[in-house]
Amino acid sequence: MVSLWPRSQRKVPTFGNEITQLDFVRSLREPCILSKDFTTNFKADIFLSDYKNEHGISPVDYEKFLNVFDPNHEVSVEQIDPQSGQKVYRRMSLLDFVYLLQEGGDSQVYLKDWHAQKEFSLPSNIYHDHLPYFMKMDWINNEKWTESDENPMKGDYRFIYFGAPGSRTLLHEDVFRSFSWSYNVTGFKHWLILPMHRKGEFLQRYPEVDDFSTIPNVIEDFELIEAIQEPGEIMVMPPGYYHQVLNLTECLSINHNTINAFNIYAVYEELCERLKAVLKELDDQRELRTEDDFAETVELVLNSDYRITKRTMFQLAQFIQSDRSQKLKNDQIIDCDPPSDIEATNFWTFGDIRVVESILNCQCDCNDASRHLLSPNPCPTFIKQMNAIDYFFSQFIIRKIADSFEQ
Ligand SMILES: O=C(O)CCC(=O)C(=O)O
Ligand SMILES: [Fe+2]
Ligand SMILES: [Zn+2]
Repeated sequence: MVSLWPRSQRKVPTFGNEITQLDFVRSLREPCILSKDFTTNFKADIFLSDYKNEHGISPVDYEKFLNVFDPNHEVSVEQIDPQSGQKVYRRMSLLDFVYLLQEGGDSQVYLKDWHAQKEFSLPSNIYHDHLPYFMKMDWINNEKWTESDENPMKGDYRFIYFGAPGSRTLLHEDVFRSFSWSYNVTGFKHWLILPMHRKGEFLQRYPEVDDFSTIPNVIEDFELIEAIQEPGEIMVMPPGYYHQVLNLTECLSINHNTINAFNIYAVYEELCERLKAVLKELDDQRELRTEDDFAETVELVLNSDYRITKRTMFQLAQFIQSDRSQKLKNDQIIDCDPPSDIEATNFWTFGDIRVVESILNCQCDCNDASRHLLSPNPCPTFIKQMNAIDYFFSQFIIRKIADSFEQ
């Protein structure tokens, strides 16, 4: 199992059960891996063979996989066209996709960004119920509107990735300053990650490059970080990090993109930047169109570029505010104003830990007190506190956007 990509001595840290929530949150400014400790209750078995293969792991049992889903279900599959060597996408049934995996060969088939969770309503006990609470704090994928047409994001951001050995995802940052996490059901993935403090310089020097491995000495010159992610591990990728992934063996994984109180302000700030850029680009059209028509065009462009606009974000924040205020109904907390220092303590942008510490300062006396955020079922006091945090942050975003509409 040798990687075709260059290797780095700088490793993504792996955390086991012993990590406290405070250390976890502090570490979240950089990518990290949650070890198998966190996924022992996941029902990976419904996809996997009973035997171990030559790599010492249980591979996907194709029959079980096709049983969980539907052999005739159509999906879009990425592969390398043998003639041109180019990436192409083909619609095919899951059964035909599995045939291609079994066949092997060089086409590096990769089923990516597949909304299996939505298309098949995967039972929540497969993985969702067992996720650390941090991952359940998800304004897009864990709400009553997630599966409905009302979803302001126009859909969920829960995916399955299933790829042949050698299949890959080239250099990118994830959508709308979400943080993404990737639970590896089986296989080994080689991740290469650009440290945040080298991002500006890298983009300036290599604006068009989509693969680190094409740049000589890139590991040393840009201090790249790496991970060989093993079965059962969860990679947590904070907003804005550039990364690429190579499947060293056949790999099946579950991936989510998330917005919550931790990153909402970073999502908003980036949205303002992108909006500015779009307005500049479309400036010569302003005179040629009516005000409404122009606004609509801006909305469309921003939506296809960033996948979230002020309108969608406003709506999302309103949904959260109303949901959390119902949940907090009789608690005084909803009479408070948002903490005035939110802006100055934006976690992802400025890395100030004070807000996070106050989030974690739960007034309960349960046994889990130092691990609430990593526990799948924290105490009700903590859940209430997190609802209050969501409430504050959603209210804050609503005000910000409302003010900007008035200007
Ligand atoms: O596993 C892959 O191919 C890509 C995963 C990824 O980019 C992510 O989870 O953010
Ligand atoms: Fe990604
Ligand atoms: Zn507690």
